[in-house]
Amino acid sequence: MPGGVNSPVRAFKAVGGHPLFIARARGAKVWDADGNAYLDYVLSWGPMILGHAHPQVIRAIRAAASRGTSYGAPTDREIQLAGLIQKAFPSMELIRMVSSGTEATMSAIRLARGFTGRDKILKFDGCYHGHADSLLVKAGSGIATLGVPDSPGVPADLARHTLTAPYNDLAAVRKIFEQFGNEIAGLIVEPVAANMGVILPKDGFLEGLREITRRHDALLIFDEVITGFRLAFGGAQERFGVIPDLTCLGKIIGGGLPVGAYGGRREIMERIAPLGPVYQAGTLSGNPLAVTAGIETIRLLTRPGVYRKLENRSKALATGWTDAAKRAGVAVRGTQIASLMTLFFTDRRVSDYASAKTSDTKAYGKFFTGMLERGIYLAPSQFEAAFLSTAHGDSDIDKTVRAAFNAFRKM
Ligand code: KE4
Repeated sequence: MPGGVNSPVRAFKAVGGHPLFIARARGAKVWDADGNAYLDYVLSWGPMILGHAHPQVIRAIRAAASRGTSYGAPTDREIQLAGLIQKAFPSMELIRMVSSGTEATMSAIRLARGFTGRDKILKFDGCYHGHADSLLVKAGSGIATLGVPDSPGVPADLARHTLTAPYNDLAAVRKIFEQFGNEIAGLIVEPVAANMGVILPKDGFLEGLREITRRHDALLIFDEVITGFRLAFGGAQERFGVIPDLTCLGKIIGGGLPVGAYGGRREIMERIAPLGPVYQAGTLSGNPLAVTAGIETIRLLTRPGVYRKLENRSKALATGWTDAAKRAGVAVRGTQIASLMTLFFTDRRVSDYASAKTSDTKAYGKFFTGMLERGIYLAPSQFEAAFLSTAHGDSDIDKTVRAAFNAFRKM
């Protein structure tokens, strides 16, 4: 396997050393192949919001597996999951399930192009929407980590249809729409950026994108693969009150098994085959096991107080480790919203990719290693997010803040 991994960011290239091979996981913890336990803030990059191996989710998957693993035919459970998603995201009037976030965003931009008859899309520097060709332009996440501005293998002829602007820069978006307005099929954005580290939208940014896209008849596409069911039950569109034309989901809606989804206004989604001419398909789309895990996960997220508790613990961690850095004399900028957070090793305010890149990635590597030695497993890259789960308790937060202070002091 290239680099010994099945996804680049897992290779620890940005932080040095060898990646952990994980043997098992439960609750807020993972155990590596040597039996060492770690408090996990990667949580499979977001899906495990209930912690690992939640008993109710595992029980449901076991029962589903005994009825077979894949039929390649519609099932009532897919309708159940679609109904749960729609309850959380009313803007998703019709929903199509796929098997990854990449498939969701790739299909959403094809649909935007098919619906509008236009070719261009606009994305933001440092935002990552999966690895579909059109979206691997100035991407975040692993690309930011690997310092590869644009991936080889993406034809220039295709990349030129992808326009980019700095995140949080409405003036730049306005200018691009003035120049290319009637050629732009859609604008895709992470409503809270989490692939250049976690960066919040400035006040009015999302509302501005809604207004500009509407004015130019371009579709507004929210990539809520990370923020969906994490920022709130109804994701960023519930939290910020800005409603996109299309939404892409993934991660949490599969409860740790492969599920992605895209959906939105009926008149747009009705263009998708077999109803309409825009083609998209998938052997394992709506897989019964994966859909079962998603249903159990979302049902458990409807319990009262889940998001408030998650937010309170996340705030405690974010303030705790930022204070610890100050006490130890290490310059960091902490961001946090709901159960998403990042420590940027810079003294600059971070509001876009350019400012995120002022972070000292070597310092982040030292912090990462210091935390790993103290039994805390963070994302092996400055340009990712730390995630919390409902399985992380107050004592876990205290332990993490203490470990951070000692790691900072050592630095
Ligand atoms: P997947 O194809 O990896 O399921 O989803 C792609 C994707 C789409 N949109 C957003 C906002 C995403 O964050 C992602 C995937 N996130 C990365 C890390 N931030 C997944 C980890 C990895 O690539 O190994």
